[in-house]
Amino acid sequence: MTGLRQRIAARQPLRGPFIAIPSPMSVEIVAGARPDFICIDTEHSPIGDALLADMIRAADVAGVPALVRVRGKGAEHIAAALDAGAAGVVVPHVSTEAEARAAVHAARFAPEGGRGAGPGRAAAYLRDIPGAIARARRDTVVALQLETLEAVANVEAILAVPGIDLAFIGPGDLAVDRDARGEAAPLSDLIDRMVAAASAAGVPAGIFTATRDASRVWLGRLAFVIEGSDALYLTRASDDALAPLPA
Ligand code: 3PY
Repeated sequence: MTGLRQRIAARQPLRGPFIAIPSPMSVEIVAGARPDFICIDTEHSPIGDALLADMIRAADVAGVPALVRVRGKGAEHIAAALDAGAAGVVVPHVSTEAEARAAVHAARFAPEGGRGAGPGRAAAYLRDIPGAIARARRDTVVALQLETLEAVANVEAILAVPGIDLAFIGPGDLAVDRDARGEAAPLSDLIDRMVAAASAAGVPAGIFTATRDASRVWLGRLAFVIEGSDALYLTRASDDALAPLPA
């Protein structure tokens, strides 16, 4: 079967949520709806390494690829997620070419990078290190999240770095940065600039959306959206379920 990385490269329309609730049960429930992938969010949720491995296990049982948004740009976060068996990483707040190079280096084995060759769960607990390395070279998704004005300014240089599978745009953080710095350009112009740069660089682009309608619009333009999260689903469903009963 064609894997997630190959589907991203082929620009097949892909849609999946963040998983923010720190539990394998949440992964099981959401995976049952058959998203194209899930993205476990360790940047903004209290998900430690041991729990992360259990959540990836739950995704594996369901046959749904699990990306991990790592909690920071550090190589140790990227290695921990990949060694736990993640299909790939979404690296937040990449704003410079040097940060892009460092993220790719951490996520890829030589010769493209310098990832350490002792993957635990990903290598069947050291029983199949050569196989794990071959699979990782073929299948590991490296997505960089572009979500600052600095990233917009540097987008061409960032996306010229070899080994990037996906330029993932974070409109929420970008809006915060834009407002904080008094940037005059509308958010949509900043996003358009990144989309155009990704297209020129031949790098697939994706974006975060909060609603189905937004995903429908964006999937007419890009081939990858992370839409909402399990926490958002539960919030909406709770508000709906517990709304006052009609008289
Ligand atoms: C953003 O929109 O900035 C995000 O990080 C989505 O979670």
